[in-house]
Amino acid sequence: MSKYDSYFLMKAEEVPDYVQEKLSYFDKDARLECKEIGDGNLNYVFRVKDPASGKSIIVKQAGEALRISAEMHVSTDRGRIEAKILGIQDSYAPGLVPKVYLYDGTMCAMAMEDMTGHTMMRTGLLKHEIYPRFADHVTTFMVNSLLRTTDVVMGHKEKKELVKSFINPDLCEISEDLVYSEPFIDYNHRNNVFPPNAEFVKKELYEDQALHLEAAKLKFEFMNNAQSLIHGDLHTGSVFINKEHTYIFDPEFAFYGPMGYDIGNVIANMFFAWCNGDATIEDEKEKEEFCGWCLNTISDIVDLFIEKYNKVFDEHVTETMAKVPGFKEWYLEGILSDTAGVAGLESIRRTVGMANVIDITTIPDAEKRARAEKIVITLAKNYIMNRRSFRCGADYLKAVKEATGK
Ligand code: SR1
Ligand code: MG
Repeated sequence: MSKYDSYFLMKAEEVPDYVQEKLSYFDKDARLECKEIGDGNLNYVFRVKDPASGKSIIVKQAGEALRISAEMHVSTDRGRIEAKILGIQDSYAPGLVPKVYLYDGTMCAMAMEDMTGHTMMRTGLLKHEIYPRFADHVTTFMVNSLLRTTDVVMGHKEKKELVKSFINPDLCEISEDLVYSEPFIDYNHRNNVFPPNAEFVKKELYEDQALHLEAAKLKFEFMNNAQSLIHGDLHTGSVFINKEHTYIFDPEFAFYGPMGYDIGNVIANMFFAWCNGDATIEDEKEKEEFCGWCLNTISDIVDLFIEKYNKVFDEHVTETMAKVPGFKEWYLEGILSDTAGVAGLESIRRTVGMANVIDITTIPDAEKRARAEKIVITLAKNYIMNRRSFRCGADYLKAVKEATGK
């Protein structure tokens, strides 16, 4: 009998004992310290450390209610999904995800590698840090984890087993509501609209029927296109990074969905970093350097994705009909169109929706913040409405130029 035979939400002081009981990671008599370090919307994240040896480990536990809202309850099965997908991603994109040491379905807790020497990317971006290798790393991660879990590459029966195992209705519902519905029709009244932009949001988002139709089409693409095993929440808070290396983590929203969802999320979140730099960096040279890097990263992500997609497709395609000339290009067109559409939806929901991003909300000057939000919304609408014409990195740079006037 162990106190961990039935679920309870652990406090920081209880986690060292839990780790010692479940794993042989630390010395038996180590004097462990533990701190809750989570700043996400859903779970509790503990760092357990042995100051004597310097070793540390992360324990992540899913609570039944969400941290962002006590009223929202989602299945704790998300922990199983996360532990399982991290193993799959590690096999396709080795070194780019943290190692999982334990998943405990009773306590809904996972122990994993502590990504020491890395910073949460959104935190680093808010300090206007540049990460020169990010576009290369994230596209390697995406092309490998996404394309290789599709019917193009993976055996169809194996893929269907994965589709089953990654059915994630509660977390998908959060995205369906927060990304695809509420920013346009605020039926749950959970949006956070910046008051100076209330009229703008009403006209540009709530009253634009043509936009609603495109959002609806994209919502059905999200719900019905079981294309590949996607991360499902690939924003800059799901990345731990330094100048040389990148870890992608926190894939609890994973399911079989359209791969453009992941690519579009990265693009939108890189633009939030641009907005923060543009509004808050005083030194012109520093601003040019940081903001220029943000935009080049967006462009590189699209172009490198295409380059690596072509290579991985040719090397790994197994499906007979996917080898038919023209199929590879047709399939890519769909991915790129979804990418632009989702970049738009993620941009909008993080600006006016329930889960805003601090890149925007911490811009201290109200006028500058209002301007940044208007730029994001204008650009996002272009991405959504004209998504089929976003075919390469330069198309994104052109759209940014039009929206910002820079
Ligand atoms: C209710 S959870 C709000 C958001 O946090 C997560 O990171 C997802 O992006 C979700 O939409
Ligand atoms: Mg998260």
